[in-house]
Amino acid sequence: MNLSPEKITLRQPDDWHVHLRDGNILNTVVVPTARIFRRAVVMPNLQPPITTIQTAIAYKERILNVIPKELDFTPLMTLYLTETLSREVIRKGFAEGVFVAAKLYPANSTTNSKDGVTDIRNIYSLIETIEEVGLPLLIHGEVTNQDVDIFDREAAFIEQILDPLLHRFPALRVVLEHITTEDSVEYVGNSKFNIAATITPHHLHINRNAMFEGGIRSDFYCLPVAKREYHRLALRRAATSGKPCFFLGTDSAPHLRAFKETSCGCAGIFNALNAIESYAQVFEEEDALDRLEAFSSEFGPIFYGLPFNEKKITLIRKPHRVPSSLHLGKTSEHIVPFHAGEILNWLCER
Ligand code: OTD
Ligand code: ZN
Ligand code: ZN
Repeated sequence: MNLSPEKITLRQPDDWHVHLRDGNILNTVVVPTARIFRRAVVMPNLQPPITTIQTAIAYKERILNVIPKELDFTPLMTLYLTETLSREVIRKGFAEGVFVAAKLYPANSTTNSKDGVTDIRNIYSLIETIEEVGLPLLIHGEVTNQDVDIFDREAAFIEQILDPLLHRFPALRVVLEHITTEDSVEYVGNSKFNIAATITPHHLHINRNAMFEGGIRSDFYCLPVAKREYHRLALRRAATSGKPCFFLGTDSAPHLRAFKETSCGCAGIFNALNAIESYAQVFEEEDALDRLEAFSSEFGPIFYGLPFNEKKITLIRKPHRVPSSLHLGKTSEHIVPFHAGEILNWLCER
């Protein structure tokens, strides 16, 4: 890594958690990711979800088909765990190198998670196989019990589900995705188990006030929902700590504006347009730019057991205004990016 007041050169990063969607929006949302990141762990929450080897391979091809020729980009596919899945799909999908990880969605915890897991005990046999073959288990860590306050669901998950799970399957390799609380920072940071966590740009920038500033602001609604300020500060300390258990995962989750701004708006923030710039801003504000490369480009590959990327990317200090929207082709359909209309200080050469 090379650092000067005007320029940062770092090993090309990977995005360890992203939603690339499908169909008519795939093309628009995947290119910004592929311009910066060498690899990305692609979430399987399509409709219907990716639950077979064949559908994962076909989805990967659809992604690769829309990547411009000059870009080197590898989608890393994931398997959506359901209660009716066979252990065979895990064994075979792992042996054939189709899946880089399995994804656990508690049923109804987030977008397109209704086919997820209603009770963790129903997939113990699958988890046994996941542990046995050494596939990382990626977890959306929230309980779904509506009696639990939405701001407490991540902390409740650790206590009620995650900690008992790790004690039962101590060799599991787990990524607690998109952590949002001090509780998760402490749990993951101090764990004796093989557990890491991804941290998104948006949870480093906003707290829950962002959703209610001057009115209801659906652009800042995502799951897990942003929490209180002290949680955000804990996430900033974790991301910039230099601890290998915390690494980059954008959770960029685009929805058309029309689906966000409605009586029952979708959860998700599209940050792929400026994710690396957004992280760089945080690391600079925390006086930790020297730790950006490890977070963005090294701790992820180390956890996944994959090689570091060879290429470098360069960020230059060039304050610029983020566009207010990204249109789908020439249509009026659009997606509002994270930081819309704001100034970001660093710009990555693309
Ligand atoms: N959170 N939206 C989505 C996924 C994530 O839980 C997540 O990973 C989505 O739209 O797919 C969101 O708010
Ligand atoms: Zn999630
Ligand atoms: Zn996600």
